[in-house]
Amino acid sequence: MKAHFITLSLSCILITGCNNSNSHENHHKNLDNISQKTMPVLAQLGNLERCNQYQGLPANWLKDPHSGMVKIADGTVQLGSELAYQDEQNFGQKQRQVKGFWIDQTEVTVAQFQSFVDATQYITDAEKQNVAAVFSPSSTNAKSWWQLKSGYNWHMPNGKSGAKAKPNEPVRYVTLNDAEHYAVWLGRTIPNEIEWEYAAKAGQSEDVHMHHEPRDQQHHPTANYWQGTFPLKNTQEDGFENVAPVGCFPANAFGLHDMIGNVWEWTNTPYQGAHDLHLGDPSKLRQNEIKAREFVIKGGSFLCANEYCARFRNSARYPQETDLAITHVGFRTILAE
Ligand SMILES: [Ca+2]
Ligand SMILES: [Ca+2]
Repeated sequence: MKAHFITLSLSCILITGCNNSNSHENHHKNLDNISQKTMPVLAQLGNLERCNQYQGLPANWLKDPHSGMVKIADGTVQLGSELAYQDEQNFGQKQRQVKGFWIDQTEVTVAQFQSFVDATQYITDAEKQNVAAVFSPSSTNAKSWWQLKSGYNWHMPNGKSGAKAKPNEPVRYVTLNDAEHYAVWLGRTIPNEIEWEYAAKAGQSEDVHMHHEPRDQQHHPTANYWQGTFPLKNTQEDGFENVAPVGCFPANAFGLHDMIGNVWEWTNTPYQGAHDLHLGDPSKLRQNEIKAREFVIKGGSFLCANEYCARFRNSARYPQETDLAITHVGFRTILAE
């Protein structure tokens, strides 16, 4: 269709010549129309009412390869932070060049993952292994909040007897392997850490302090994270004790929702301690024993609390075992231009 339009427009110019300004205007209008037609229609999200109404499948799902995606132009990102955890420090180039790409407007939803499973009969690692890491704080031991349990997976994130996953929630209890299978099915990939951080920072270059909570000028939370004393008191000031539907909070400057909080998001970058080789003392900033199969997750989750794990920032990162499905990790996909 696009080629057809362009051919027609070019023919028009050749026949009428280039001295007709109306022809020029029409030509540009046609190109604008083509451009608008090829941009995916995105869900209108950003507040509680809209996210609750969202069904979890973007417009033209499985018809348009860019369905639900936002186009990000070429640019640069100031990687990491000098004000936060040590492993966020950047000892390499401050500014990283990033080639443009398309990226999901939201975390991948349960409805999207359901369509993948319906089409492929894919069985996730948590279902095969029948074990996952489940957030289960103990009232008797304040330092114990993870347990390996059976019966928890992407469609049963609350266990066998709990509520089923809602279509508009982010899918979770997925390993990196599961996420990559989903991405490949759509002809997409999982972002690397620099791509993810570029999309999350969305042009912001100033560093934020590690205890800088995502709040607006009225001090209202602008992401789903943990308010209160972790792990036993969750005041739910942001409206959510648990995971939230995608897109309940305002988008960032690139139009992306929940880059901060809700669920951590997989990257395809192996976790190796601080960014890059550096000039400081490696033993202080690199882990002595790096597990072979830990990859970087980004953005924090609904379990990040200020006084315990202040990882509700764009530069925040954490190592995650790639074959372990867990309560608070999901993902989003990207597609090269
Ligand atoms: Ca919350
Ligand atoms: Ca997120």
